[in-house]
Amino acid sequence: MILMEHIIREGHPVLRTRTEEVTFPLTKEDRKLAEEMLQYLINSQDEEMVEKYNLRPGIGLAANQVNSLKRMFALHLEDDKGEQLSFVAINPKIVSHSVEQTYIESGEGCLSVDRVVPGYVPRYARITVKFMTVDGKEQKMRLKGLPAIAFQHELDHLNGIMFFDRINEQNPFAEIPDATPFIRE
Ligand code: SB7
Ligand code: NI
Repeated sequence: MILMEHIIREGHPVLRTRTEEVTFPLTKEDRKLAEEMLQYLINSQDEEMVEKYNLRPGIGLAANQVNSLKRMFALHLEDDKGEQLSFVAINPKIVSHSVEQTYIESGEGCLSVDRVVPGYVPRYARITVKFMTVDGKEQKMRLKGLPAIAFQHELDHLNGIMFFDRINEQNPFAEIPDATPFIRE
């Protein structure tokens, strides 16, 4: 079971390393990692589990955040229609994206970052993505809103990029061109 003590924090080089493509069929270890990452997110959104294990809630988790260089991440969140999105994306990519950008008005956070980093993180408003599922099937989907933002946050992790790398250094709250803010909660 993945716990907070297993989550790699900023400063560790694994968070700055590009992860490696996963080959199919998955090994038993790959499959276990995928399951455990998704289970962490599910647990982290369950009040009782949060209390019992002191988990920090998360909607996404990338493999290098748990010290693995496998190119996979888990997402567990609701879309803007209240539909539950819950999957592990293996060898994910963005195949196309909107010109329009977005950003979370209150900024982004990260399980690997134990501080608040204020500022807007520019993201594509809409993306079309492709990835492999745990069962070796190719999946294509369109995402917008929080799922699109979270997918980009996780894909960045797999490329060694942290959310604060994308914050304007001179003015963290500088207006983002062609962007409509996403307001959380
Ligand atoms: C805000 C939070 C996340 C994504 C996008 C906006 C996920 C936070 C958890 N993670 O650190 C996952 O990498
Ligand atoms: Ni993160």
